[in-house]
Amino acid sequence: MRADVQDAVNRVDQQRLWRRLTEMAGIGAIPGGGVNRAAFSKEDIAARKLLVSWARARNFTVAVDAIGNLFIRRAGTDPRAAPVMTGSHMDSQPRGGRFDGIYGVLAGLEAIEAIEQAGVKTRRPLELVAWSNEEGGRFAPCTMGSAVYTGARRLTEFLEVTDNDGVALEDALARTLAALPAAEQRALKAPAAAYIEAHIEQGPLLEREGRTIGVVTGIQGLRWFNVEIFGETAHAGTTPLAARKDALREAIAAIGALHELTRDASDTLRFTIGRVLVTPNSPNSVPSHVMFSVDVRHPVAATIARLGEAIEPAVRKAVTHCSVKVTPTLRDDPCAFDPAVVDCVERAAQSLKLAHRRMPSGASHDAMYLARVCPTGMIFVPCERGISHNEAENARPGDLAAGARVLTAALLELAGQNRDS
Ligand code: HGY
Ligand code: MN
Ligand code: MN
Repeated sequence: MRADVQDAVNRVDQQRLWRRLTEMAGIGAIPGGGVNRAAFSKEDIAARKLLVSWARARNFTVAVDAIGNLFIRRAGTDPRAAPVMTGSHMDSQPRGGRFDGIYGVLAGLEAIEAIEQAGVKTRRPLELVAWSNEEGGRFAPCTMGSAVYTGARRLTEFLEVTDNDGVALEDALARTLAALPAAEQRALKAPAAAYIEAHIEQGPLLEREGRTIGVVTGIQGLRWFNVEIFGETAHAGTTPLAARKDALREAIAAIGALHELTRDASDTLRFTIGRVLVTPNSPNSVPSHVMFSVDVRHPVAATIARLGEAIEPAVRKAVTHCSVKVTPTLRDDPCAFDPAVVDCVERAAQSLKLAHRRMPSGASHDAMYLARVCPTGMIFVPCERGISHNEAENARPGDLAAGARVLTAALLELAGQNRDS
């Protein structure tokens, strides 16, 4: 490894990274050691302000785009060159962990800061991005910020999406943008030369095999839907069952049919109904409306495509006394990362003598969308027993720092040191 790259890698500070992760974990902290930091919430705003304060302390510049993606830039020698990007997300699940997303943001800051401290000049600018609303827990669907940034989705599609309290995304986003310290405006679809995201694995493989680094090869495909069942509310005591249009009873039948549809002896397919909203939600009124979410995933393109097409027919067949509306909200085919970036990550892990392996990602990430517009890759580090989207999510400081060191070396290779290009 070149001396200047080694110098930057050596300046990755495990204590500084752990200290920042701990400080961020205090924003939206919940019992059990987790966080609840919903997109565009006051906790999200607080996390954005804290990140910007660390960036400004290093004289990095700060920009924001129309959906609130936050760009922190370290200048390169060629200001016109498209940046090499890294990043992840700061929003969390309602009962999220202290590492999902935020680790990739802070590992990216750590890498860029170590490069700055080493004084390594790069031709391309380096940019850290905190993507808006990756989780989709408050405003569905997930990976909204990166989807809009890359042009895969239009911001106008999402402005009227509401959370469980009826707050529109447009209003929450406006408050978030207004609260941000003065940041320059960044156009959507701004060019990127490459993107690498560091993330906890959110699975048990690395820990089970005693490896420190996952060289991620791609992400499985996924489809999200909102299914609505429309019935009639009625008196629980006087209305005969035969005369009811019971939206919840029919939703349960539809959910049973979907579980049949997604039965998989190999346990490769992933099927989740995570949200069910019932109206009027009263013990003695027959439910008149149910909305439930569908999240289905599979690594094989033809399989996830077939499943995506089968959801609505299966629901309609199961529902007999109510009307149905099925709204697709996310359609992501499996993505394979750029071989050159995968190789670059693998070389960095090898040169740092870290036990590593190539592996796919079961979880989706913003890298899913960046892969459509620039050479993209990911770096995984182990998390305890593979637990994630749970307060008990945990990771070891040494593994987190190792991931940041691999990221530092890989970014420098992709950004091109001055002498190389
Ligand atoms: O749902 C996912 O895979 C990601 O954690 N948002
Ligand atoms: Mn994540
Ligand atoms: Mn997540």
